[in-house]
Amino acid sequence: MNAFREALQQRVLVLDGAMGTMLQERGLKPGGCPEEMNLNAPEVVAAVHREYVDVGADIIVTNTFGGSRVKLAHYRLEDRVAEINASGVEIARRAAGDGRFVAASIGPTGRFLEPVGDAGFDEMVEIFGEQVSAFAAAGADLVTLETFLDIRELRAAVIACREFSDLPIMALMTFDDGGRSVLGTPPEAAAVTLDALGVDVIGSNCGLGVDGIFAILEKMRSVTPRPLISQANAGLPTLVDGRTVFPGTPEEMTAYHDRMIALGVRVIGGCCGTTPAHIRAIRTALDGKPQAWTPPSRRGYLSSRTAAVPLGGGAPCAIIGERINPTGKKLYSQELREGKTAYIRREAQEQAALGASLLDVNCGVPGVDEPAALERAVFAVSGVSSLPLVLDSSDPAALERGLKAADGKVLINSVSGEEKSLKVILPLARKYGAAVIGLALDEVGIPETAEGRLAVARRILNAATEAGLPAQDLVIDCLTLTVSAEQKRAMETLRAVQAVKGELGLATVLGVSNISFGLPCRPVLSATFFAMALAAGLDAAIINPREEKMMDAYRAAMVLLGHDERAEEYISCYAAALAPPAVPAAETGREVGIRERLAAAIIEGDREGIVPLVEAALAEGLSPQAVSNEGLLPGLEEVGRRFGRNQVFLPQVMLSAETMQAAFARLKAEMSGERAASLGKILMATVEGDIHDIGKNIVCTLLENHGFEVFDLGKNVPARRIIDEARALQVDAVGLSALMTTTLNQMQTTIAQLREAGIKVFTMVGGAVVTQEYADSIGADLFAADALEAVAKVKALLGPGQKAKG
Ligand code: B12
Repeated sequence: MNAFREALQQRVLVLDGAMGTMLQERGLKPGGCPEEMNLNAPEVVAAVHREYVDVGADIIVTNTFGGSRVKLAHYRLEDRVAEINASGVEIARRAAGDGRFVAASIGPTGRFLEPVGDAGFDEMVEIFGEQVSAFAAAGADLVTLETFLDIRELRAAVIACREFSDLPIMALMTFDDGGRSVLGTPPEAAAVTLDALGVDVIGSNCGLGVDGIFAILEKMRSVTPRPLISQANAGLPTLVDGRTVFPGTPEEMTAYHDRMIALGVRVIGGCCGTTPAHIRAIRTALDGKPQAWTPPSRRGYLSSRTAAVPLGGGAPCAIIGERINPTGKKLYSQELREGKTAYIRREAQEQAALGASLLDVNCGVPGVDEPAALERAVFAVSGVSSLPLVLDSSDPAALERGLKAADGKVLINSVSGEEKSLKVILPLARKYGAAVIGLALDEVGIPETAEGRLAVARRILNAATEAGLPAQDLVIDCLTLTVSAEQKRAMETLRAVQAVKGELGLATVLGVSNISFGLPCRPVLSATFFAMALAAGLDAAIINPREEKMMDAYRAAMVLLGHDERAEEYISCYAAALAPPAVPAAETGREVGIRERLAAAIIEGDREGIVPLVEAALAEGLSPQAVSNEGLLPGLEEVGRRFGRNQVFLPQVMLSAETMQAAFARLKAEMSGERAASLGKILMATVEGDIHDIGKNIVCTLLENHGFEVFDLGKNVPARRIIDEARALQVDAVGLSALMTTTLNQMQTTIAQLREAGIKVFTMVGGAVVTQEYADSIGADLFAADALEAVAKVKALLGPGQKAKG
């Protein structure tokens, strides 16, 4: 194995610090070309390298960041690319000595790619290729692509590294404090794209301090198992007396080391403002720390410039919008012939709005230059939508043009089990970092049985593995055949979906609507088949998101399969319009008081926001009781009213209930200081069959805070258990809560059984449906309508000066 790749597995490598600022301090004139110093002041460059070697860096980065033809042209040095880059490697190699790695640096060209700028993709690959060829010839150990802002330019740079060398690659992007690159790419999308291109190390440099870079790397880790690299600035720059100063101390650079090692950061270095002192601190802090790391398992993703979308591996089924396809669409066919993109752009936006998560793009019309059309379509869709693309063509030349034009990791539609298809398409997917749909058919045709299709899928998998594609990047199309032609075929397709998933562990896709061809009322049949396929585990479906029945089936299935948590999507689609806003007053521009905000937070189920809000209310001087009675409880009552009117639904009520519990946990902490000596022992429970416990919990808290010893048995508690515990704990009183007419009778049962067992305790009852009359009718000693009344009444019975029941 390559020595650098092996070292990555064994330990965390220390990379060096800033170069540019060091050269400026050593004579580089403002406006001068740093890379030219490789030729006319090599000893100065070498001295900087040696300083980093002396403090323990494992990786020395060459002085070639701006060594591209484009950058060197600013200094009229464009003819000396090979020389400048080769000498950069040689200087670093000599300074590094044995046992250290020389990473040859490449930075962005500063030019923009088409369609935004005028640089072509192939041209960009060639520009970077010149540098890479020089690095390889001069004996670099790896290439590091740093400070990239445009993911597409970085794609070109990675492809150049692979085409012109077999050196390991580190690929780093720069993000701002909003968590995106200047051109809008979030860390997850960058990591998915770079991972698919097969780079060795992914990460971030510049732009942020160590805390910011760590947050970026955490996001990258959520989508890639690759080793990560951190190259933070020494804090965020400030201007002092007109000079840029990086305030981060050497020690601050090491603050995240433990978390970074756990995250799988395998290379740690520094960017702007870091000096040998910072690198020494990093080295010292790392030495002696355990550095073993096992990469997490890989999951399937696709990406665009601005988003990453999971595919397969248990993620919700991805909807692939099928409408950008000229089959049967006159208008689109016409536009393709005229080189226009209005239809494409409109359909991309509409399908995204209707719930598509990926967009299929097909430009195959007779008489149209398909490669040029697909490139145009990719640019058009990428300009208006953040959805990753599915490039749909049987022409490899068109696919390659589309792959070059794409910003992220696309899905190729498709390869088949035929030898000639596998030979052409899989290398394209590998080269351009794409996933691929594998059609379960081969030279002989579509196998009739699920077993036959599974066998083809297995062959495609083997070929993909050989071509270097991870299994997660292969999605098998088990092929939907029309049920009107042969009825058995529908179930055979579904069996194939299950077999491909179960036996090969691969993701699956179907073009769903084909099932109903030739029958009336097609949407009903298609939607039903879709729901069945989703239950069989389908991972992606090529459908028309405008087809309402299909989307209805999808949304319902997402709830039933547990992908739509709390049915939020479902509710927001079918019922959101019914619910009034949580704080109607907010819209009128009137200032909203803290009580209303508390109520609104409960209505909205704002679990994250409620505790700070409770604290704000307490800070405003509200007592814990006022927070509860004047803020939280009115909110929950409103939830109940909306629930009763079918304006909100059970998942939302549960969220409100959890928010209430979080608020109360905070209030409980507030009140605990008021605790006094025990006035008596009270057992509390919500009766069997009833899981409402918010009210009961409030009663418990207040009783505790008024000096009673409370034993809370929780909710849904059978009478038998209440009797046993009451006896064992020798309590003075038993309190029962019930919120439903259907569980009221459990109170009667429990009280009767307490009597039968001869346990002499006060009994008290409460809960929204309980009344004084009902309490009297079942022989309860005490009823209270709310917690405060409960405390007052209990105190009157059990408090100081009162004697227990006996
Ligand atoms: C929150 C809530 C839920 C939450 C409960 C979460 C939890 N951890 O408690 C969840 C979402 C889980 C839920 C589920 C259900 N709920 Co519900 N739920 C509510 C809701 C909106 C609020 C209840 C509440 O917490 N109120 C606030 C508290 C503080 O008030 P409280 O409980 O009355 O308590 C005070 C006093 O009564 C008294 N007190 C209470 N206990 C005791 C005990 C003693 C000893 C004393 C002295 C005093 C006392 O002091 C308390 C503090 O001041 C009510 C609607 C409403 N407005 O009541 C519906 C409601 C109670 N739920 C209802 C229903 C139907 C259900 C479900 C069956 C829904 C379903 N279809 O699945 C399930 C029930 C499952 C089950 N087996 O129990 C109905 C009951 C109707 C009926 N038949 O009586 C209601 C009335 C809604 C409605 N309008 O239809 N629900």
